[in-house]
Amino acid sequence: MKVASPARRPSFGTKTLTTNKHLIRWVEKMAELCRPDAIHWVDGSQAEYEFLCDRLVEAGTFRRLNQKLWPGCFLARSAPSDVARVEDRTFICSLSKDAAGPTNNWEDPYAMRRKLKQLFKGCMRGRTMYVLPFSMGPVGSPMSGIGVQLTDSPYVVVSMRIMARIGSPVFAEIDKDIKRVVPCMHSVGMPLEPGDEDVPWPCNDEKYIAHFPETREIWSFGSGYGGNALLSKKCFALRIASNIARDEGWMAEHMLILGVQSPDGEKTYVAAAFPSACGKTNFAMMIPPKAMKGWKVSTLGDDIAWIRPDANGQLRAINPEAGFFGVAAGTSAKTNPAAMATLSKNSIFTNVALTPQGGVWWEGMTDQPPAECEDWRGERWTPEIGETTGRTAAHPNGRFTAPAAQCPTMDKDWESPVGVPISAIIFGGRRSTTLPLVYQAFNWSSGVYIGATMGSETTAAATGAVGRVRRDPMAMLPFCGYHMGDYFRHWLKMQRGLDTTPRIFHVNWFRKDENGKFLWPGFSENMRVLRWIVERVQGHTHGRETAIGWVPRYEDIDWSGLKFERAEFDELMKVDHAAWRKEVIDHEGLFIDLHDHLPPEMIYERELLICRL
Ligand code: TSX
Ligand code: MN
Repeated sequence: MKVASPARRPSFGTKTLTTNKHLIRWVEKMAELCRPDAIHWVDGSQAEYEFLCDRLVEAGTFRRLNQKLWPGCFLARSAPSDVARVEDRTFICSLSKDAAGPTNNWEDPYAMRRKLKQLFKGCMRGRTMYVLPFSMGPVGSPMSGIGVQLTDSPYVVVSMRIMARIGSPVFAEIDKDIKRVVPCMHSVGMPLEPGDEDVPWPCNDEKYIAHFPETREIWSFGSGYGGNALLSKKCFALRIASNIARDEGWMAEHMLILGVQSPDGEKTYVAAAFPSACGKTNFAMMIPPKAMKGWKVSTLGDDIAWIRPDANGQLRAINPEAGFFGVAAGTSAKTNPAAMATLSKNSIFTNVALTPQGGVWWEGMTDQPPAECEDWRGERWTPEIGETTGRTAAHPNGRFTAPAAQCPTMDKDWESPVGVPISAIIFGGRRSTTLPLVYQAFNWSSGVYIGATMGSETTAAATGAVGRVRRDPMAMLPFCGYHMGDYFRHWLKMQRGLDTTPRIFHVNWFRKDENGKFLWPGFSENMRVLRWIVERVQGHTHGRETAIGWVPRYEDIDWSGLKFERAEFDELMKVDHAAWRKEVIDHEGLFIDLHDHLPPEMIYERELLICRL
């Protein structure tokens, strides 16, 4: 391999950090394919991180923020075309199309390999290829998984240093040769010819996010953005891991994990799945109302849970990640003070606004917008310009990348190698009608039905008609790496190895009255719902039976410090049989799509629900 020009000679990364022959051979083979100017073995050190951030500032990818206001923070602006996951370019390349199911894009693995070989040929010319080892979960934990990402994006390397455990300790783990390593190939797809000037955010109009479930490989081309490029997250920890989990008898879920501590010190852990735009990160970091003395919530994760039965038949969960890659818009000291504390230092912001003081801003961060700023594209923005052009200062999908260790609500056991016991699973959705604030499934199988049929109303005009219910089973529709019908079967099967199954609940913070006003104050007040849930789990409180499940009575909820009338509660909790009959008909749509793989239990549960209605 040629060494980078003297001016850019890397002071890091020249040493091969592994003795693993397979890994070294694979790196050599991939370098031969991609033709990078240099290979950098990522050690994960602070010095290396700072070196790479300096290079990113020089390249114009990063702006260093005002270090007094935002110590250790940077702002990145992506190309305007590279701002989100590309679902229509995301492929599951299983041997049979049937195995991927109708909810995934499928491509023949041989055809996809041919295509990718072409695309990756010479794609890293003029760039450095980083060899980035990562551990999903604490290094050395029996519940963790290991990958190595080869990437030509230093933005990816520094982002993944926040989002995962990376570098030398992971190479050491690989050298023990205990665990299979998931190879992840990534290129922004913009090679540089000699004399070419680089752009701040290289990417390619042609994008491929390809998963090979049988060989457990990931290939991503053309994008530098989040879920397309940080292959540890959605690609590995969900799409590939869901395949591994199905084969090995565990679960890779799109769930937050939190702990609830009662005033007597009893601790209950719950995992919760919500579709996008339901405030999952806010819920994961919730601060209980002051009036609920002694109740505490602690955070373990805000996005992904790896859950497996232990030797005693108890489900235990880890958060495979080490950071938060959260939507910035709407995050404020009011909606999520813990997130604001977390992102106040050592964080990377992408596609948010830059203030004249060298700080960042996004819609909803403060009541008053700044008088003037640079928007996410770098153009001048004022509230008046925003009003007349309809442009927001931050991109609606602008993100913060922040270390979980900085979150003030982190649970003391968030990095426990054996995870935490999960006593409840919560499904949720954004529904303005029909779904009550909370209800509990009768049993595991009816709970799986609730998860399988959950849905959310669309909020962004870009994603279709606003206010239409989109089914998103277990919030896994874009992330399940195989047939959704088989996924439901796997959920049902999980019950068998368990001594006690977690209790399953559904919540809806977003029900509205006939005037379109939210019936429930949400945010901190959700603690009242969480208290009922954990008390149900611990057998300390009542449930009233309804057609859809058990619900709290007015007197079962802790109302201390909140004025909320019985009549309001009745409206919020109403199970309207006429509306539910329509709801059940809508469930059939998804089931028809999945029919040839749908477990019969789902049909039975639907029949039972119809009978109760
Ligand atoms: O995150 C939210 N949560 C969960 C918090 C732990 N949001 C924000 C939605 C974002 C993506 C919510 N929005 C929640 C909620 O529980 N509830 C609502 C709806 C709502 C919004 C505003 C008010 C009440 C409800 N009230 C006032 O603004 C005064
Ligand atoms: Mn997510």
